[in-house]
Amino acid sequence: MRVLILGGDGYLGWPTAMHLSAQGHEVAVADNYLRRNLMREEDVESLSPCLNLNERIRLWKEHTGKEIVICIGDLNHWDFIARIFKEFQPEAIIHYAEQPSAPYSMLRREAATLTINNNLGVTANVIFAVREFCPDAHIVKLGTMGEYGTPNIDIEEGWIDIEHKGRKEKFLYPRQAGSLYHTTKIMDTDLLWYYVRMWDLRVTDLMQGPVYGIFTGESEVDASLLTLFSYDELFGTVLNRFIVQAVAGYPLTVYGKGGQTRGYLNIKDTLNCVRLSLENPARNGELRIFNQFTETFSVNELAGKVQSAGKQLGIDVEIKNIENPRKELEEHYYNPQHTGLLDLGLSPNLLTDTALGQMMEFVLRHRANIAQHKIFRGTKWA
Ligand code: USQ
Repeated sequence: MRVLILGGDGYLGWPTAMHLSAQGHEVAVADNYLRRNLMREEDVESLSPCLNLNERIRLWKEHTGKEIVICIGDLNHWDFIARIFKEFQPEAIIHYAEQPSAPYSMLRREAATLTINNNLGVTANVIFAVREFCPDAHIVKLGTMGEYGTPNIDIEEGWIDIEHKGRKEKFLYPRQAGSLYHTTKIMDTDLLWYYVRMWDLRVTDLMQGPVYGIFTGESEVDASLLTLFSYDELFGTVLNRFIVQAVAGYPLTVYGKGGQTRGYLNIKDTLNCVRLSLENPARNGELRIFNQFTETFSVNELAGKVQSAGKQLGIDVEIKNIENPRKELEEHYYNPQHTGLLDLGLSPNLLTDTALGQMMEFVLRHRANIAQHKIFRGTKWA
């Protein structure tokens, strides 16, 4: 299959490119290095060095003999995206090309408008490009579990049947996000749903929880093929951050009471879920939604797991409940359904002591790169 990966330089984009290329798909990646540029502007780095896309693609070819097509440019620019679609004629598009950080979107007005303009602008351009150049292509869009928020009822997989005054209808499950970033993802879903209804597009929207990890099967060929690993407050997800904090001797930053519960998954399963979605595409006129995570944990549970993994390696890990810079429920009901991807054959990589230990050993190898003052910044929600 010809697969176009938008945001192919990112934490998930690059491992997805290698994974699909290894599976024999014809892969093209597009990126404008937005994430790297924002990281540079905000003075934060990946824990392990990360080669640019051209260099990684060259290395991938040396090791596997497989080509990945590269397109550097801004997908918000119609001429750029139109040229890629016209030349590559994708059969599937994986859309990761978004400003991915909730705290970044809450930093200041400019960061908020960048998030809105980039995320919605690229989604709109993808929709128009599919309509014009490849109307039968399958769009696989990375959404987020954060679209649902933390309602006091079970979270269904994208849709809910509502009975009102004796009549029934199926609606998108109510969405109420906890950050501006997450709100742009809701708007993406609405845009896609509108054009699925108007133009019979085929779309899979993946409601993904926070991802952790660094290793994917393909990166084992050469450590220089590893993806970014952020541990700063803006771009690092909580478990990756906690592991770095543990190694650095920095008390784990549990926000507030630490009862915030989310659905987590190993980066390996992000790749598996995306591949399964590609192999089993949505139908024309269908907006298919999967809740993409494998296990739920509270922040306190994650901190406890990191503390015991540290003990195994002789590291004494301190946990500290600090004032929550975010505005979110710190104790709440959380029961999201997630059977769609399991039904397609997902076999989860769970958060075992071995998985935690491997991550900790990776961080120990790079501990000299940890800049403690970049770990916490206290970006406030309100
Ligand atoms: N948290 C802490 N301490 C920290 C960092 C985070 O207690 O040092 C808490 C947060 O307050 C939150 C939870 O841990 O309750 C998860 O935070 P996170 O930073 O790992 O995740 P989040 O900001 O929600 O965003 C991440 C990704 C985003 C993705 C989302 C999935 O950056 O791209 O969409 O996870 S979800 O959270 O399900 O919406």
